[in-house]
Amino acid sequence: MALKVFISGKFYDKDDAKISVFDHGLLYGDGVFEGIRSYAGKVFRMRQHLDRLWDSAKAIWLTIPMTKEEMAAAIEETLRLNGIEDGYIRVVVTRGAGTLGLDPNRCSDPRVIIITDHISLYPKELYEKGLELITVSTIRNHPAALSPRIKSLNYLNNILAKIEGLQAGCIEALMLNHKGEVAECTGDNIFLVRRGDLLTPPKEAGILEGITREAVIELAGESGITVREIPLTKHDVYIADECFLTGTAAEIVPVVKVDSRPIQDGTPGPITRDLMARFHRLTRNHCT
Ligand code: PXG
Repeated sequence: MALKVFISGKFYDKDDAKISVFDHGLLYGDGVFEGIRSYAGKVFRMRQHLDRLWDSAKAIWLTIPMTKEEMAAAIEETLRLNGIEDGYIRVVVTRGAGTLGLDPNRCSDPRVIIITDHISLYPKELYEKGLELITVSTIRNHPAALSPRIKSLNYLNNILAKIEGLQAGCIEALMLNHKGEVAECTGDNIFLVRRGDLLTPPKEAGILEGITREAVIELAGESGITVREIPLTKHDVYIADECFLTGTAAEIVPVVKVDSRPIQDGTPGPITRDLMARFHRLTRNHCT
């Protein structure tokens, strides 16, 4: 059975799921998106993802032509139609088809696209051995130019960083902000452990406020671990006791080397491993 894709109220077979070449989502990256997971048929943190989608849309003056309740129902229906229990959901809202030229007022009809598929996970080995990062020269977008808090369809900033990382043999890349502080990776937030505390850059560092990041902060709080959202430098990363990344696709993945420097003994640390186990329970036990 062909995968069904939701486009603005109707379901289409994958090969027939098409939008206009005049859509400003394509022409200018004018739109917003979300990447969401479902575990055992239940969408993880649906409300938070929808809130972030609506915030992103508001930031770019885009009105999503449905309510959050309707969107939640459409997501559930897309999962159900495709028989996907453990999967990945991509929600995209574009400005819609318009004329050539930037003016969004010439686009009348924002498109809402929901794609679900089975998730392609990072290799299991990465979670046991940890991954290696490299700091790339592409800095995160200046927040006054295009706020990294907006999950927009214009991901070139992250893609350029990703290419730099891949060329250096790293599947994730560490991005600094315009002040030289640690911001985040291309599709993941970063955490450090230092003397038992959890450290992560604050939203003012110019990051996407990850939903996995938020869940990890909550889990750490429940374990009595102090979480400090403070500006961090590369130096803080190099001297960290532990380091890990968080994201919808990656969940929690240990980092064992940054810029060729091993983090401590170069193996995933105990707090990282404990949080990984607790995150696994949180997602697989259906309590969102
Ligand atoms: N920073 C950036 C720049 C991201 O794009 C995260 C952090 C982590 O946020 P969440 O809310 O996922 O914990 C992201 C999320 C994809 C894909 O298809 C990318 C993300 C999420 C899901 C899928 O590349 N990025």
